[in-house]
Amino acid sequence: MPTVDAKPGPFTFDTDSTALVVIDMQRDFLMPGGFGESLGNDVSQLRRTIKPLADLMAAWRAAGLPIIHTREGHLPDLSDCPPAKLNRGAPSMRIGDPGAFGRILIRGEYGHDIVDELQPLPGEEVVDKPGKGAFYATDLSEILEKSGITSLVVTGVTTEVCVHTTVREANDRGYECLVLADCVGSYFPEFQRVGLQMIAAQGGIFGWVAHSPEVIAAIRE
Ligand code: TIU
Repeated sequence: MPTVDAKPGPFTFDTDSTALVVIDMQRDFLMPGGFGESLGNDVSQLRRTIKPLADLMAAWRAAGLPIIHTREGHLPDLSDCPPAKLNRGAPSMRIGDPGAFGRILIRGEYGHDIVDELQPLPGEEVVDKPGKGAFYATDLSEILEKSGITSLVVTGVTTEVCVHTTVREANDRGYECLVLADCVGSYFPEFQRVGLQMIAAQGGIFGWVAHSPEVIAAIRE
């Protein structure tokens, strides 16, 4: 079984029961004019994850292992977007408003979809989620159980929001999670650093942290 040098200690995983999860690598978070920028964020902070993630996805596919993509977004009538979400953050544009890439974070719009470099292949699962966590109000649990998946290699954006929420949800459900520092991104360098420390602290309180080249090497062996 592949073993990766990680914090707080080595992470060993069975390739028969491990999926790569790619969280919310959507145009609305990564491109100027999208939701991320409407919240006042510098989207360039997230774009450094694209290249290492593309390399990891290529190696993961070459090894014949499963990839699950997620997208955060809502129905066109916003019936799945509670006021507590819609009204938060004082964005210059709200969820559902017209943006540079269609209505912001609305399913079916160009901006809601995944960036060109990381597009899912036919047959890969794409989980549409209305919340920050990938388990809330989705069929992710069923997808994982059906495939016998017990470990997750977690990537995507943003580190302290949707990645953290998903990893916490997963850990509570019994999944072992390895988060890849170079393949997750935050708009805030401080949150990136501390967000990763929070996962691995206290003996790995809800996961492990490593870097993608080590995972690529481990699955090629
Ligand atoms: N704003 C922010 O950091 N993140 C989100 O709104 N969603 C995700 O993290 N995907």
